[in-house]
Amino acid sequence: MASELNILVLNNLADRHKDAITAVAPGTAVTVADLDHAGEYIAATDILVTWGFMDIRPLYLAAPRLKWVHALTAGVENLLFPEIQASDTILTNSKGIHGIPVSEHVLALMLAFTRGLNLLIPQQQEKRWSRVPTDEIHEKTIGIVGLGSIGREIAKKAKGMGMEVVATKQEMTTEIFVDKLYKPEQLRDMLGTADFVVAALPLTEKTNSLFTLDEFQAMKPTAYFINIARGAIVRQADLVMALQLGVIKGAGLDVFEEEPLPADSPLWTMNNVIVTPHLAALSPAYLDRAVKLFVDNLVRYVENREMFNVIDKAKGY
Ligand code: OXD
Repeated sequence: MASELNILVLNNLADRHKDAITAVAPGTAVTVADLDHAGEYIAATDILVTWGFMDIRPLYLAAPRLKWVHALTAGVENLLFPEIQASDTILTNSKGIHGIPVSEHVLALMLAFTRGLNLLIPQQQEKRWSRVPTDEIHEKTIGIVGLGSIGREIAKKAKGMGMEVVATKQEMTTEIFVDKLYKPEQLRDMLGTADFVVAALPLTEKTNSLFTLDEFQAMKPTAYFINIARGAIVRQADLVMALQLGVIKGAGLDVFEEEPLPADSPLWTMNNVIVTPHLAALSPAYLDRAVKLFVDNLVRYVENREMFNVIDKAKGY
């Protein structure tokens, strides 16, 4: 008997993941393929599970049965091509599973800078015993730009570390771990109060190039900028200039305008910059969490109930 629901996943899955998916409904079949071989299965596919950075447009155009595209990432910027925008294909993402690893990554970056690890690790490689300035994050102010599920988890951990927490947010909700909320249009006011500014926003038309030299100039010269969101939120040449001129003290960057970060980028060799290769969300728990979220949504899809994390294609998140 032909399967009733064909799910094509563009990532390796463990048997336990496949079992959890096929257990949702009788007649559900899961195929795992890489992007290069997915074309063989796409004509029969009803649901495509992909990564938000993959170029699935050619597959999409060859998928007459496709009803739903699910991103294993939070970011869906490569999935918002015109044909999907104009269609009624459901697009969902994995928002909500990133809070724990990303907030730990942000803490690691803040602590690395305050404890001087950015200077000490290169010294160790030279076997040089030399003290560097050290500081604490206790009672410092963290300014979180974008208070979604990741921003909230960062706020909670920062509060637990004795920090003052301020944040920008569209709606003025009650936030137990945030001392002061600012509207997005008050961003520069907030920037001036923070010792660490953390970008935790989705990339949309509105947030594209949100951080320019003006925003860095609104920050304290002693402040650090941390980006775990998307590189395009920042005008990178302005950030480089701000770091070179001492407009801000340093930056912890997990995302870049171009990834991998090109070898000739000055960011690689600045001692006030920590570069990580877009891995803030990754940990051994990632795929288990992502598949659980997908399975919960698949149950809703099969039962024709309202689904989680449906992307508003016009807003882009
Ligand atoms: C994501 C990411 O979008 O990790 O999920 O960057």
